Amino acid sequence: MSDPSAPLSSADGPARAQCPYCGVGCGLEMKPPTAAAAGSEAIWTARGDRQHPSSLGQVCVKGATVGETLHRNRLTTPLYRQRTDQPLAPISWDRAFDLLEAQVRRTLAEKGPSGLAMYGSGQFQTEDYYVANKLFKGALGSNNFDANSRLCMSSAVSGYVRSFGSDGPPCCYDDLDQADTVLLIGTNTAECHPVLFQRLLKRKRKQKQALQIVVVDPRTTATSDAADLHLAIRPGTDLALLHGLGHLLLEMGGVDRAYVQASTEGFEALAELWALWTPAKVSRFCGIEERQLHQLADRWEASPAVLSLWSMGVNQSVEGTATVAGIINLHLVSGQIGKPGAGPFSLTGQPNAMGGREAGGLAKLLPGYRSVTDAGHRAELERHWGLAPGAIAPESGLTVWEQIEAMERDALGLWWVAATNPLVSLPWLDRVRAAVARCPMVVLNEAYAGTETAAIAHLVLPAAQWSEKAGVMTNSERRVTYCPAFRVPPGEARADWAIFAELGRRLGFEEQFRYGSSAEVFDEFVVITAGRVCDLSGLSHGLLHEHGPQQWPFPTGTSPGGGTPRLHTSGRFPTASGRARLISEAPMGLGEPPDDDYPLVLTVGRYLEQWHTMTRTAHVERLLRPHAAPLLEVNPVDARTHGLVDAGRAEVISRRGAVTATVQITERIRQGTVFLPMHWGASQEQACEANRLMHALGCPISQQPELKAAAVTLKPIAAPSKPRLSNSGDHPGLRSEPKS
Ligand SMILES: Nc1nc2c(c(=O)[nH]1)N[C@H]1C(S)=C(S)[C@@H](COP(=O)(O)OP(=O)(O)OC[C@H]3O[C@@H](n4cnc5c(=O)[nH]c(N)nc54)[C@H](O)[C@@H]3O)O[C@H]1N2
Ligand SMILES: Nc1nc2c(c(=O)[nH]1)N[C@H]1C(S)=C(S)[C@@H](COP(=O)(O)OP(=O)(O)OC[C@H]3O[C@@H](n4cnc5c(=O)[nH]c(N)nc54)[C@H](O)[C@@H]3O)O[C@H]1N2
Ligand code: SF4
Ligand SMILES: [Mo]
Repeated sequence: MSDPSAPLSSADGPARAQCPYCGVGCGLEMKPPTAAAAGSEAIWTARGDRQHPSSLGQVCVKGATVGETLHRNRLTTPLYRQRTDQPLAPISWDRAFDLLEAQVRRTLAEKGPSGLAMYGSGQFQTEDYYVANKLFKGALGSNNFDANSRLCMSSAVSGYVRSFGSDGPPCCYDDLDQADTVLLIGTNTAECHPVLFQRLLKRKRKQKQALQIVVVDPRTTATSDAADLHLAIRPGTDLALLHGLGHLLLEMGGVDRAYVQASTEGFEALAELWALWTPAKVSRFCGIEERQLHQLADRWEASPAVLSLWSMGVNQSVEGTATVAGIINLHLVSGQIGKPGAGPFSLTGQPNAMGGREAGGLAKLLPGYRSVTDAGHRAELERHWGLAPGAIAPESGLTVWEQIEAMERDALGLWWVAATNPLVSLPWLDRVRAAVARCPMVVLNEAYAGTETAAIAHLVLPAAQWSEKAGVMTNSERRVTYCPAFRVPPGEARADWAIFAELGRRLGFEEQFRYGSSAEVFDEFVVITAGRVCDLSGLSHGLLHEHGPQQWPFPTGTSPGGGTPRLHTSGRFPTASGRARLISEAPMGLGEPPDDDYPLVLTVGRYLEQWHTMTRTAHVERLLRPHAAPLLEVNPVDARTHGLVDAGRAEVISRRGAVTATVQITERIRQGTVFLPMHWGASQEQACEANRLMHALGCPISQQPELKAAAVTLKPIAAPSKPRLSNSGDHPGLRSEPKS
C-alpha cells in the first residue's frame, strides 16, 4: 500500500475523496490534468465515484466543477500588518510564528487563558479540528474554541443530546429508499443536498404512491415543487405545527403505547401540552389551513415508515433546540425510529460538520462526544494528552457570539479565525466589525486571497486546502471518507493542523504536538473515541484508503464494511434511565417578530450553484450563470404595499442596517416574508450583505443565532433615468445596476 499521507502524482491515476462542499459527502473521483494541459492552470476534473456507498456515482454541479476552483486566487505566503489600515505585506513563516507566539504569551500574562479565542469550521478535516482543540482546550487551558457549526448544527446537537442522551444522527441514506413518508422541514434539499434529493425524486418517479413527500417551508422552493403536500407556514412557527400534529396523532390512536412505555419518559406532560394545540389554534398560529394539518396527520398515521429530514429552517431559530425535540418527540411517540426508513435525520450542512462534533469542535465539547463540564471527561482527555490534572478548564468556553461580545469588552488579546469567513456569515455585521476592530491581534488561516475577513485581520496564514492535505471527513450518515493529498499546495501554504501543531511545539508542548503526519494525528484521536457512541477506534487512514469509506460506530476489530447503518435500534438510549426523553416546550415564535415599523420577515438562505461566501464558486462561470446577482424575493401583495416593481431596486432596512437588492416579485414566497441569499459579501461586485440586517438573538440552549429571520421593511429606489446595459446572466428580468 502506498503512503496515504504522501501526495499522489498523476501517475497514480484518479484520486478518490469526499466532495469538499455539502454534508451529503458524495464520493468524487478526481482525474489528473493531462500532460498537454499541465502547467499553472492544470485542472483536475471531477466525476462521481461509483464506489462511494453514500452517493453511488452521483454528483451535483458544485462537486462536478470543484477542480476549476482549486488553483485560482490563492494565498501563497503569510501576510502581516500592525494596523488594519495598512496594507498586508508578505513575511516568512518563522516571523509569523514569532508574532503569534509573542501575542499568545502576552495575552496569557495580561488576561489569562480566557483572553485567547479561536473560531474554526466544519470545513476543517477531522485532524485540523482535533489538533486545534488539543491546542486550545488542552495546552492553552482555554475552552474558547468554537466553530461555524454554532451557526449551523448546534441546535441539532443539543436536540439529540437532550432527547437521546448523546449526539449522533440515527439514520442513513438507505432510509430514503425505504420510507413511505418523507417530511422535509426547514430544508431546501433540492438546492442544498441535491444528490440526496435526486435519490428521492428518482424513487418518486418509479413509485408515485408508495412515497409521499411533505415539505414545510414558508417559501415555494425547488424542493416543495416535488411535494405531495406543502405547508407554507409562517416563519418561526414549526414547533406549533409539530405539536398540532402530535395532537391529532393522539386523537387518532397513532401512539405506539408499547414503545412509549418501554423506551421513553415524559409522555404524560407531552400529551397535556399537545392537547392544547388544537387544529384551529395551529391553523391561526402557523397561517395554514386546518385541512392541511389533517392531511399531514393522516399520512403520518398511515405510514409504516416516516423519515424526517431537517436543516437550517429548523436549527437557525431562537427555539431551534425545542423544535428539534418537537420532531424527535413525534418519532418516539409513534415508534418511528430505529427501523429501516424511519427516524429523525438532521442533514448536516458542511462536509465535515460531523467530524467536528466527533473531535469536540464546539465551546462546550471535548473529543469523543464528551463535555468540558464533566470532570471525568476532562480527566480522560488530560491523561490522553499527557497534561497535568486540572489543565482543562471546567467551564464552557465562549461561543462565537460571546467571543464578539468579549472583544467589545476588550477581553480578548487574540482572535484566531480559521476556514470560515465570519465577516460575511455572522449576524449583525456592523456590530461584529466594530467589535473585532478592538482586538489587538486577529489571525486568519485562509486558502484564498481577498476575503472579507482578511480585510480585518493583522496576520493572514496561507492554508493548504482539500486536495492538498490528507485527512478524513464524516458526512451526514456517519460515513467517514479518507481524502488524500493529490495536489501540491501553492507557495508556502500549510495544512491547518500543521500550523496549530507548530505553535504548540513553540509554546513548549513538544511531546504533545510531535506529529509526523496527519495519519498520526488521526491514530491518536480515534483511540479516545473507543467505547463512545461515536466509536471510530477501528479506523485509520490506511484502512480507509485501502477499503474505502466506513460508517461509525466502528470499534477496534470491526471488519471493513461492518460499520453501523442505524443507531438506537434496541429501544435503549444512552441516558441515565436508558429511556429517551420526551420534551414538552411551548412555542415562543420569532426572536424579533414583525411590527408596524418593520412589518416583514426577512429569511436568508442559499442558491444551488453557490457555496456560502463564494470564495470558490464565484470563480466558475457555469456556476454564476443561473444567478448572476442576488435577488430579493417579494410576494406581489407586499410589493404593491411597498411600491416595488419587478427587476427594480429596493432598500431592505432592519433595526441594524440597510442593504439594496434587485427585486423579484413572485408568488413563490408567502405574503409577509421576503428572501435574500446569504452569498454575496462586501468583496463581491454585486455585494448584498444580508447579515448586516440580521439580529444575534439565539436559542437559549444551543446558542445558535436565528439566522433565518429578522424584521425588515422595504423602500423602492427610484429607477435611474439613463438606460442601462443589460446583465450578461440569462436570468429573465434581471438588469445590471450600480453597486450600492
Ligand atoms: N448550494 C449550496 N448547498 C449547500 C450550502 C451552500 O452554501 N450552497 N451550504 C451547506 C450548509 S453549511 C448548510 S447548513 C445547508 C443548509 O441547507 P438548507 O437548510 O436546506 O438551506 P437554507 O437555504 O439555508 O434554508 C432552508 C430553507 O429554510 C426555509 N425557512 C426559513 N425560515 C423557516 C421557518 O421558520 N420554518 C421552516 N420550516 N423553514 C424555514 C427557507 O425558506 C429555506 O428554503 O446547505 C449545505 N449545502
Ligand atoms: N443569514 C444567514 N447567515 C448564515 C446562514 C444562513 O442560512 N443565513 N448560514 C450559516 C451557516 S449554516 C454556515 S455553515 C455559515 C457558513 O459561513 P462561512 O463558514 O463563513 O462560509 P465559507 O464561505 O464556507 O467559509 C469558509 C472559508 O474557509 C476557506 N477555506 C476553505 N478550505 C479551507 C481550508 O482547508 N483551510 C482554511 N484555513 N480555509 C479554508 C474558504 O476559502 C472560505 O473563506 O454561514 C452561516 N451564516
Ligand atoms: S450534493 Fe453536496 S457533496 Fe454531493 S456533489 Fe453536490 S455539493 Fe458535493
Ligand atoms: Mo451550515
